[in-house]
Amino acid sequence: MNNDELESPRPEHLDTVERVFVNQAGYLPDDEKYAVITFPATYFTVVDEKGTACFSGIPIPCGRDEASGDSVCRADLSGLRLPGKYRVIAGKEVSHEFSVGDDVYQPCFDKLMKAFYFQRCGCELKERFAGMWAHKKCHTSTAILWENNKISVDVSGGWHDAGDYGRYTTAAAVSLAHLFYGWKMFPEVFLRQDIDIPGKPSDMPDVLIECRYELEWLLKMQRFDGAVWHKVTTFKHAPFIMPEDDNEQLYVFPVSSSATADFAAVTALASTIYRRYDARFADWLLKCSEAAYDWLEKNPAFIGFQNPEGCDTGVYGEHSDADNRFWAAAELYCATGEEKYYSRTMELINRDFSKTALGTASVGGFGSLALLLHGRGSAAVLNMLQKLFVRQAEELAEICEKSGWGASITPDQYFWGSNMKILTNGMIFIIADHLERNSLSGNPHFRKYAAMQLNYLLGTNATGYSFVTGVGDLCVNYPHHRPAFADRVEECIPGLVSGGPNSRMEDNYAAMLLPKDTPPMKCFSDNTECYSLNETAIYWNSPAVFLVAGLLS
Ligand code: 9MR
Ligand code: ZN
Repeated sequence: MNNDELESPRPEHLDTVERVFVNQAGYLPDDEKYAVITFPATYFTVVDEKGTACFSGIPIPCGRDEASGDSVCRADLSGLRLPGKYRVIAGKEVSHEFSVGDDVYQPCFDKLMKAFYFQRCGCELKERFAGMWAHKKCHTSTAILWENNKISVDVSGGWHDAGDYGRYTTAAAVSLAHLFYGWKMFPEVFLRQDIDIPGKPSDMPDVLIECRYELEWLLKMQRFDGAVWHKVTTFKHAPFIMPEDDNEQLYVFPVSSSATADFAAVTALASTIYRRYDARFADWLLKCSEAAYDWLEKNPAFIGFQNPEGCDTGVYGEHSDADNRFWAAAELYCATGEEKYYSRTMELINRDFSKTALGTASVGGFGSLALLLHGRGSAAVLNMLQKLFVRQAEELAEICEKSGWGASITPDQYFWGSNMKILTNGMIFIIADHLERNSLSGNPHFRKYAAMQLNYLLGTNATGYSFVTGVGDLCVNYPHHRPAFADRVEECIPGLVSGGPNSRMEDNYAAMLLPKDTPPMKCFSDNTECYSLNETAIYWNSPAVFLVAGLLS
C-alpha cells in the first residue's frame, strides 16, 4: 500500500494543501531544524534550488497531535548547515522553499519593524517610504471629550491599533514595552537594522525613531491632572475605507486607572532609553510619568473602562490594576532610584497577579523585567522573579514537547489572537534563557523552544500559512485590515502579524466557513472578513520583533 492511502482525507475547508511544513523564512545554520509531516512518511529528502538531493533521513513519528488532529512525524534537518535554498520532499509531497543562512531572519525582522510605520496615523505615508501603500494624512481633526462635547483636544498621531483605526492607551503601552525591552536586551541587533522610515539619518536606531512617533501621541493622551484617557476612536468602527476617508467625529473616552498606570510605566521606561539621545525629551517623559503616578496614588481604587452603550470600538477592559500599578512603580523606581517607588513596588508584588505576563491586559511581567534588568533591590526578590520566569519556561517547554508542531500553547488556548500567546511565550523562553545565561549557576537551554515559536509563526503550523504578511511563499495576504483592503493593491502591506487560529470562531464569517468540529489549530482562514482569526495588531507585531531580535542576538 502506498503511504498516501494510509492517512485520513484532507479537510476540504483548508485552502492550503500542504503536508510537509517548514519555517518558510528559514533557519539559522546552527539552530535545530525540522519539518513537520502530516502523513506517515517513511523517508524524506532535501533538495536544493537545482533539485539536487543534498540531505535525507527517516522521519520520527510523533503520534497524534491534539491541537491539529493530525498524526505527525518530524524530519530532523539540523544537519543541514550549508547556506542555500531548499525544499523537503516526502512521498509525493513537497514543502515550500526555505533558506538556511545567517541572514535568513533579517528581511522578516525588518518587515516586522517597518509594519509600525505603516500603522502611522496623522501623517502622510509618502511614496518614498511607503511605496505602493502610500496614503494621505488621516485622523487629524480635533477630537472631543466623550464626557463633555464642548472640550476638544489634539490627540493626533501614533499608530492605528490594528485593522481598525482606533488608538488605545494600554495596547500602545504594551506594544512599546515589547519593543523597548527588545532594544534594552539586544541593542546590537537593533543597531544593525536599517529600514526606510522618515527621520534619518539619526543618532537613534530605527526602533527608537519609530517608537518616538507613538510616544509623542501617547503623551497627548494625558489629562491636565495626570490621569490618562483610555482611547481615542470614532463611535463606531469605520467601514473598510482608507484612513484619510474616515472623517467621523473622534472621541476621547474617559480615563482609566489601567491606562494611567501603563502610561506611567512606559513613559518612565522610555525616559531611561531616550536620555542619551535627547535629555529634554527624557525629562519631559519622566515628568509626565510622575504626574500619572501621583494621580494613581491619589486615586487608589481601580477605575476600569467600559464602552458607552452603542459604541463598538475596542474595550481593552481589565478587572484589576494591581499589575499595572506594580509595573508603573517598578519602572519609576528603576528610572529614579527613589525609595518611595521601591516600597510601593514591594507592597504590590505580594498581590495576586502573574509576575511573568507580558500583555495586553496582564502586564506584571514588564514590572518584573524592569527589576531584573536593573538588578537593584533585594536579592531575594530578584531571585524569586528569575525563578518564576525559568519555571514558566520549563512548563511551556513541556507543552512544546507534547505538541507535534512545537507549539507552546495547549489545545484550549487557541483563542482570539492566539499568535500573541505563541509569541509572548517565545519571549518568556528568550528572557529565561537570557537570565540563566547571565547567572553563575544558570542553565540556559530555552533558545530552541523560542525558535520553535517562530517556526510555528512562519509556517510550521497546521494551517501551512506564514502568519506574517509578505514573509514566505504561502503567507497571509488578506488580513482584516482596513487599508490593506481599501488600497486596492493586491499584495498586502508587508510585515503584519495575523492573530491566528481561534477555536471560538467569534465572527459570523468564520463560523459559516469552518465546520464546528474543526481542530483548534486549523480554525483559521486568510480572509478579510474573519476579524476574529485574521486581524493584525501592533501588540502582535511587537512580541514578534522581540522574539526575532532575541534569536538574532
Ligand atoms: O485582542 C482583543 C481580543 O482579545 C478580544 O476578544 C476582542 C473583542 O473584544 O478584541 C480584540 O482586540 C481588538 C480591539 O478591541 C480593537 N482593535 C483590534 C483588536 C484585535 O482584534
Ligand atoms: Zn489615522
